[in-house]
Amino acid sequence: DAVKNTNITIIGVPLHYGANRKGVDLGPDAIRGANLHDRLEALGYSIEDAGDLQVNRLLQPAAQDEKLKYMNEIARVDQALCDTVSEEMGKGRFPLVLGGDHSIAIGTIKGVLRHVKRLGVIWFDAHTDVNTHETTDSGNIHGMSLAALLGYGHDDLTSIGGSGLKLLPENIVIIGARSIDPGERAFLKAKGIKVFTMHDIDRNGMKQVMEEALDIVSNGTDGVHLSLDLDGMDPSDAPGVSTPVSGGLSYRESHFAMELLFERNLLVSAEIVEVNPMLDQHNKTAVAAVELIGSAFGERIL
Ligand code: HAR
Ligand code: MN
Ligand code: MN
Ligand code: MN
Repeated sequence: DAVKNTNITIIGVPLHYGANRKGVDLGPDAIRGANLHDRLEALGYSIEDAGDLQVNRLLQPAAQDEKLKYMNEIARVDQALCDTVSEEMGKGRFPLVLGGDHSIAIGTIKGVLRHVKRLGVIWFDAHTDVNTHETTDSGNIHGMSLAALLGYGHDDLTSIGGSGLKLLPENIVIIGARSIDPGERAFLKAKGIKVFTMHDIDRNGMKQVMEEALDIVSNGTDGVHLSLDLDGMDPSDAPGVSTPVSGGLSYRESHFAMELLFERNLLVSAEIVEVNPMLDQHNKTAVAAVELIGSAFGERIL
């Protein structure tokens, strides 16, 4: 048993504009510094690091749309990320993207969709990221990425990667949610997206939740993407995130979820987002991220 593809390309995206908070842009180096490369190599994978995509330093954020903050630069970076991910997959490699805030999921997943038309997605997150510019309070695009991938929101976000690339609501599961805005709640219900909230995990346990989740994302799809937002974990285990929410997944629950994911041999791509070293304690959150990726790629206790 292994993740199908043993050739992994690491792609860093030092972007913080989607969170509108400095620090998340340091995520890629913090994650690399937590030994990602060696840890995956020790599991038998062959690793290439493509380095970081270029993100422009915007010194004057004044002229921004308050409901779509920094959209132009985010869309530009996401388009570049889409092209890079798609190119790596074209070479038969597994893209492992290091964020950066969660707005990078638009670029990652659009690139994967060029190769895997029917894609399942595991969205591990305290939030559900299905706002649009019409429902958002914050105007922060990291809270809109999943909606954009479903085809909802501003054209400059939904059109990234070319038209016709979309996720289907029935192929997505969200795990760990505990902070959902009113407009998001209505959207999730209307589209029938399966959300495993913290309440569901408390009630049924991670084993049952993951079995159900993996059945959903593998049903009628040709591969599964893991979008790992570290704020899904409890802030006691992952304090270095831009938008912490209490009552999250424990260290073991998170690992167990990744172990069960590995056993099903479904992954074609993955990303780690929202690690913010400026808010972290001794790189704990980046270390947790690398450990979770280790479990998702086959690391075992014994
Ligand atoms: N729902 C809130 C908003 O749209 C908070 C979103 C926070 N998002 C992330 N990614 N950190 O999950 O502003
Ligand atoms: Mn090496
Ligand atoms: Mn998120
Ligand atoms: Mn989140």
